[in-house]
Amino acid sequence: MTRKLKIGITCYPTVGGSGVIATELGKLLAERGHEIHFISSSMPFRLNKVYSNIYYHEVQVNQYSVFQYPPYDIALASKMEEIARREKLDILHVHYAIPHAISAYLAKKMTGDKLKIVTTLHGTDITVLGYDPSLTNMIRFGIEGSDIVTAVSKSLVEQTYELVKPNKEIQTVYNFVDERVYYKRNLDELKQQYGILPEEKVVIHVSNFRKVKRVTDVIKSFELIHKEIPSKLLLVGDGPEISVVCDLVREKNLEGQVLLLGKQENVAELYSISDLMLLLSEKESFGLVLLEAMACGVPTVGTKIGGIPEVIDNGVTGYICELGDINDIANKAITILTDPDTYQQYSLQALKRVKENFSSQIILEQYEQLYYALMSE
Ligand code: GMT
Repeated sequence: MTRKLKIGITCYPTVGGSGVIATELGKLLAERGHEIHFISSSMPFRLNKVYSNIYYHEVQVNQYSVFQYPPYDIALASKMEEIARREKLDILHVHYAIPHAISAYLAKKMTGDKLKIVTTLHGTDITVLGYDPSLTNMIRFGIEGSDIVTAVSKSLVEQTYELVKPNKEIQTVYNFVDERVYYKRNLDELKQQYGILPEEKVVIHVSNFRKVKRVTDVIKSFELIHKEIPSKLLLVGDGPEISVVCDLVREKNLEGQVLLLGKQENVAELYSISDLMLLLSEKESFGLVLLEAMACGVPTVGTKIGGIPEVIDNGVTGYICELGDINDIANKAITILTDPDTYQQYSLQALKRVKENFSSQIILEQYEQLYYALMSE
């Protein structure tokens, strides 16, 4: 029997997709019998039940008045070293190069080099920070100091080589969904409660409303869709662009048709009442929300950006459009939404694609193989 591993996981616990993937991976690994130690600044938000082999270690930063900035990265490295030594960890799996891979590297040096580091790149650390020349060398150092580096799409691997130029192999391990959470439910009653009429189609967008998500393009596309098809738009999430989005909804007289739902926990229920997802970002290394929607049988339209074309099979599970091409986006959405037989095909293909390429078991096994390869070095 293969030895079960002791794995430390560090992520930004409350930040979108990367926090979700890190936490879900930890839970799946625990279910496989591995011992998991989350080391982060607060409790990962998806860690919502007790597991006998999952532990949480909080990183506390002292706020001495002599420090102008609290030294989080050092406090994290210290905690990693303490847990690695005390619990005899085999691996630290960190999500994000900055600062997590750097802190892990310090912890590894402190524990005597036996500890292995796996770093997963999720995007923002490369696509945003990689452009900041003052940090590029540090990101490269974090990548090269890791034993194994993965990225969540081929596009992110390419971008990392282009922007950061590390001398290190980076492997693609795609994101996944937990099929026990993301599946279609029959929720006609919920639809009624939202005042959605039976003949209306439901378009959904889920994000953190950062500028890169181009939520205003979602509104503009929906305006054209709505002219052709009775429909409602669900906007799920919150963030810096929310007031700009609200102003545009008002300006376009779409207040009755656009439902601003704010942050929501049970998005699978909202996908279950949706017919189409729009993700029109200008930066997106993967687009986890696309996968979540597809797992609930929802076809998707996304932009030809980053990892989105690796998730959507163009013309099969949805469509890929040029960034900002509102007319094409709306036309593609209308194509999907008008004919019920065609719609059924997109929906079935979306489910099939998730099952065959992004199922939790497939991706879990890929990570496990990487871990065991490290252990046998
Ligand atoms: O998209 C965000 O703003 C959040 C960010 C994060 O750190 O969670 O998302 C990144 O990681 C997700 C999980 O791998 C990917 O699905 C998102 O595409 C990626 N975001 C960007 O690249 C902008």
